[in-house]
Amino acid sequence: MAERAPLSVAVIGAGRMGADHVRRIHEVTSGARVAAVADVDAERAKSVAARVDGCTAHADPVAAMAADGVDAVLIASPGPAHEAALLAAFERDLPVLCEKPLTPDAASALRVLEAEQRLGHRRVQVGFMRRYDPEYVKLKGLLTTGQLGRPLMLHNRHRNVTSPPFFTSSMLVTDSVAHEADATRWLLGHEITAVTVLRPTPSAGAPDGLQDPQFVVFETDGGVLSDVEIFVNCGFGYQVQAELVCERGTARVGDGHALVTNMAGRWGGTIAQDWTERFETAYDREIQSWVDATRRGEVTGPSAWDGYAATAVCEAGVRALRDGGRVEVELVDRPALYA
Ligand code: ISE
Repeated sequence: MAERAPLSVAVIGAGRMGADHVRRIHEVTSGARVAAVADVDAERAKSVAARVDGCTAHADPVAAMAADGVDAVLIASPGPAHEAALLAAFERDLPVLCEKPLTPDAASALRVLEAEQRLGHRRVQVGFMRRYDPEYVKLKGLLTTGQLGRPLMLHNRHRNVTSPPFFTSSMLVTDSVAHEADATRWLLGHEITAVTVLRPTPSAGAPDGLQDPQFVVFETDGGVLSDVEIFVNCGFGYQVQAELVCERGTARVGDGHALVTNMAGRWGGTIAQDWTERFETAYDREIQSWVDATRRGEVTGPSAWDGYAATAVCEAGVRALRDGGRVEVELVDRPALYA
């Protein structure tokens, strides 16, 4: 019997994540190939495309989507470019994996939701990779068994070694805490209803003027408090941890205890230095699951609704950071397509 043709993917954005996804699809994922790469920087597109035989390079995302044989799109360009790329993919009715954030603000995310609803079927999976991390999956599995009882609190820590030079105080929320907004909604199955952001004295290790760290508190419609320490210039490593506190016990992930050494009078291990290392398995599983579902003609994983909800939470978070106090999250009613 003839083997099914691999999924031919156009990768939009050849920066850090885009280039990593090109490598992943080429070397790790089965049933897919990179057919085209686009980047506003044409030279960068060329150099990434050159790593894959037969892959074409483009400066225009639409040209990449229209390239010969393309039947799916992976968007890894900066957030402000996502809306146009998503709408272009919808025009061709192509399945899309869109890196987070879906779009930078709730109004544009709503336009994407409306456009997908006009198609009449789901086309988008949003790149919230924590949902594919084996530890997070175990945590959710345990919670679902009911053994721990009702969840009361979720404590999250999210630390980066350093922030990129363009990082602003709001981006700690929109770029980083966006993951905890999604993880909180997904783990608990609740919507986030309000956000408060507290501001400790910034670290001397943070660039001048950057409010780093921040302490964010989410309230959910199921009565849970989920807090996030976000510290993007901690200096020592990339750490993402989550501890659920429930009525009959607690459960925690992200301690990085996979390898503990005893040597020269000390015990310990190493700390990952960035998210491509810490979440490598999660990314591999996420992309494989997207490819498999797409080849079956299905759309699974975090939806455009999840992307919109996380963006709306972050928008409230940015207002809470700016104005202080507690800011309520405003969500439209969930459309039937995302029920
Ligand atoms: C980055 O954009 C990511 O998405 C990483 O997962 C996150 O940990 C980091 O803080 C963000 O800047």
